[in-house]
Amino acid sequence: MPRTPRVVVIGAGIVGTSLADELTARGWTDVTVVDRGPLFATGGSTSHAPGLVFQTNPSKTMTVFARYTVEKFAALQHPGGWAFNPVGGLEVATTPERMADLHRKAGWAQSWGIDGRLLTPSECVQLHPLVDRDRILGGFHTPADGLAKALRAAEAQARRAEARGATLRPHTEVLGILDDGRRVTGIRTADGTLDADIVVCAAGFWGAQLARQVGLVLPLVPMAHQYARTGQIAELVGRNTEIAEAGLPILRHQDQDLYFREHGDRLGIGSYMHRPMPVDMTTLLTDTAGEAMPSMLPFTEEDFAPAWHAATDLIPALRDSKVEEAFNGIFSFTTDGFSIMGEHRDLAGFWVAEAVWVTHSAGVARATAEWIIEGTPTIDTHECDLYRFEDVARSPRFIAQTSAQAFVEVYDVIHPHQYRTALRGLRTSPFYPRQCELGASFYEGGGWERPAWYGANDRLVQRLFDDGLAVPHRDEWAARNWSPISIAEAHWTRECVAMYDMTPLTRYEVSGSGAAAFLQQMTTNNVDKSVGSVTYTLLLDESGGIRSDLTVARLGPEHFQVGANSPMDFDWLSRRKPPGVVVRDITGGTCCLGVWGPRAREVIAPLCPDNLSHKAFAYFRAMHTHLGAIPVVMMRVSYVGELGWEIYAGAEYGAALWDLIDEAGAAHGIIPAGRIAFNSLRIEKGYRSWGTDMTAEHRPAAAGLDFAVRVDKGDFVGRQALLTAGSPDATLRSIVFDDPDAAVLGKEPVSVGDTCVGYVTSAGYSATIGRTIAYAWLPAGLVIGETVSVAYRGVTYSATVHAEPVVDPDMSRIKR
Ligand code: FAD
Ligand code: THG
Repeated sequence: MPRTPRVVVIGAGIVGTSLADELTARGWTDVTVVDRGPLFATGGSTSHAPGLVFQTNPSKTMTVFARYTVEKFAALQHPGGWAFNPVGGLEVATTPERMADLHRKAGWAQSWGIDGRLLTPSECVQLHPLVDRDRILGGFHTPADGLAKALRAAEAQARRAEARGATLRPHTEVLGILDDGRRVTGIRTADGTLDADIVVCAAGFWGAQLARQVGLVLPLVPMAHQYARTGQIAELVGRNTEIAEAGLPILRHQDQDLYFREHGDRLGIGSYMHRPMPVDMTTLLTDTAGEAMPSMLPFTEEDFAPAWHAATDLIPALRDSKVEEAFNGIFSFTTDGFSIMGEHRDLAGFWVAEAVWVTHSAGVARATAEWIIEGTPTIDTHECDLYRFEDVARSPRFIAQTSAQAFVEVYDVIHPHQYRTALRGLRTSPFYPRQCELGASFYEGGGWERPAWYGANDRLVQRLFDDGLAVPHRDEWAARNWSPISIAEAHWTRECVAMYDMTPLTRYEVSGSGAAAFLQQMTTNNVDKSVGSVTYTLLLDESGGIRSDLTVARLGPEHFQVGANSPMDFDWLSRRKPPGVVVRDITGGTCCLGVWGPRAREVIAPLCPDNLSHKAFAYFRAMHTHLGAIPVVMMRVSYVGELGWEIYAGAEYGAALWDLIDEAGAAHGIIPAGRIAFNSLRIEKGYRSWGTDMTAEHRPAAAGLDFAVRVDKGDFVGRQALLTAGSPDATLRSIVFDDPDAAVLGKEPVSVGDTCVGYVTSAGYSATIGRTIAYAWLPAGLVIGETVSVAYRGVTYSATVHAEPVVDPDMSRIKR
């Protein structure tokens, strides 16, 4: 057999051991797992994780990670007994808001294929008799959830890897990572060096320290979290055998930041109720040098007092008991709650699998193994990508503050359009002072302040009524972080003209000798067109999954401006570019204003020395020109589907550009419009948003984007996979809700009859047709006109599969 690459995995916790298993199962048997501690109670977080596995998560990816963990652990063999005990999961609600949120959670479960059911208080108590029936309004039960015995699962997986040839090296602390300036070559330990082609950092909350040695920032913060075991509880005596340990479902009481499990005739109680307790890693190791468990800090009783009180409220049987053993355990929190996975861009062969719960461990390990061996994971991992973070999100201050907030909010009901309040105002476009004057309501994305709507447009809502247009009634949840002003703004864009701040749209300059050939190789459409062309195109991975969708504007023979989606696009292109090509992020330092609507030409043409007629400046063309005295690049592109341009300028011209267009537009009724209007217009027009509507999990045909693929143009990344791909099982479709007041926010399950067949991705109220339109992944072949139903927080809405695009299918609004 040919030698497989030498892999060193740092960390024998649940992640490292699971990874060793996944790698060796794929034939990569030259794997060494090193750990500073003994096996398998190494002293890391896994050593004392109580192992509750609740699979349902707003993220499909995280849910699939968890489902795989459950399946895998359930099948593991360990001499000590079970590695997974499927006692089921129960979440109870004590407030109406939580109850409504459990409906939403039931929706996620259905969307992602987890069996679950909403229960009445009595049904909850039947399942979990310790719960005080009078305290709860209901619950959500997921029978396949349960308890993982993390140490047994780690050992079983490690031993299986060992049987296939892997080596386990306890008491081996990694002191340094070795490299030849380009790739990793091994690790340094107290006993000497160990050669390696690949090093995976699965070092748990120590990972950030290790990664820093090789110039990587892992935005994770080790935080203490309190876990207590009670003394004997009379009601539990005799219920559980010593082997099973537990029979009642694992229990979450999220209104009080608590969770519970049985330990025989005792209860374990976990609390997130306390203040965030970040751990100072610079002193942790010296402070705990003598401890077998450096991840356990002394219990701080005063922090637990309110938790105990709340726990006895829900579970009266606790009143006769007390805390017997307790500790503050450490594990990693990240700024956005997701794990961190991927390969170092500047040090090939150095991988990380960090900030992973036991719950997601096997799923993360499998995806990491696929990624290392096959080049791409089989499921979409963009939410966990090492390179998803904007620069600002890697600052120590940002990491500390947002992780602390993530801790505080860990069990909160989080609205999908709820945004960070800490560290706002970090990135503002040059239009920001104007937007503030106009009463913009800002939300945050990528560190940018973005207007959601403008208070100044309030008067237009009255005009909607005057024009006899309906303004839908939204329930309190759907109306949160939303305003009917957005409908007026969208309507006005289609009727008249509006200006949109597009500054946060990620853009790169790709230039240098070979730039054209490089972009041609990286993307699906033909971008090797005349100077002045703009092309809508896709980035695919090797398996044909959609990594991103881009606009590529050719501004010179070897000079392109690329409109992209996220820092991951920069990473993807930077890794693959040949030496002569430069990829530069020009988002900061430039600005962009989208001016769109039937009157856009009337506003802009008088300001421009060049001819802006439909013939002279055609759709999907770009031009260097001037507006007034301001040098600009204009692109005739419109994500909202109207006549008009994206206008780019240096940031220093931004204020002048805004004023120029605002003043010139006044006579034509121009308004500023916000992101909610923008989103609803792009949905009307059939345009997809990468990361929400489609991801690397989908190929172009499934996402309705085949028109942007030219398989006959020559080779490009992902082409081979497309040639051999079968037809998709599911396709992205537009559905239109029947009830004008119906609103959904994303991720809701979609059914035909009684069967869940798919899920919503994004949605927006269409001012043009007076209904909400949503995208949904649905079985291929559902015919136009088919009725589907969508479950939204306890309500069922009916909707109809619609032809695409819903608005302006013949492009007459744009091409004029
Ligand atoms: P670890 O288990 O910490 O393993 C990392 C390993 O790396 C350690 O063994 C360490 O010794 C080793 N290492 C570090 N640095 C070096 C070095 N330089 N050289 C060599 N070796 C090194 N998760 C759930 O899913 N459900 C729960 O109910 C749950 N409850 C929890 C309750 C508590 C109190 C705590 C603390 C955590 C809980 N977690 C839970 C989280 C879960 O325990 C962790 O997320 C998970 O165990 C992390 O696994 P890991 O393999 O990444 O890290
Ligand atoms: N503007 C620019 N770049 C971008 C976006 C943008 N890059 C990222 C993201 N948004 C890309 N998404 C789209 C989606 C659709 C269109 C443009 C960008 C679009 N599609 C035409 C259509 O489908 O009819 C393409 C027609 C054609 O191929 O000729 O306009 O907003 N700069």
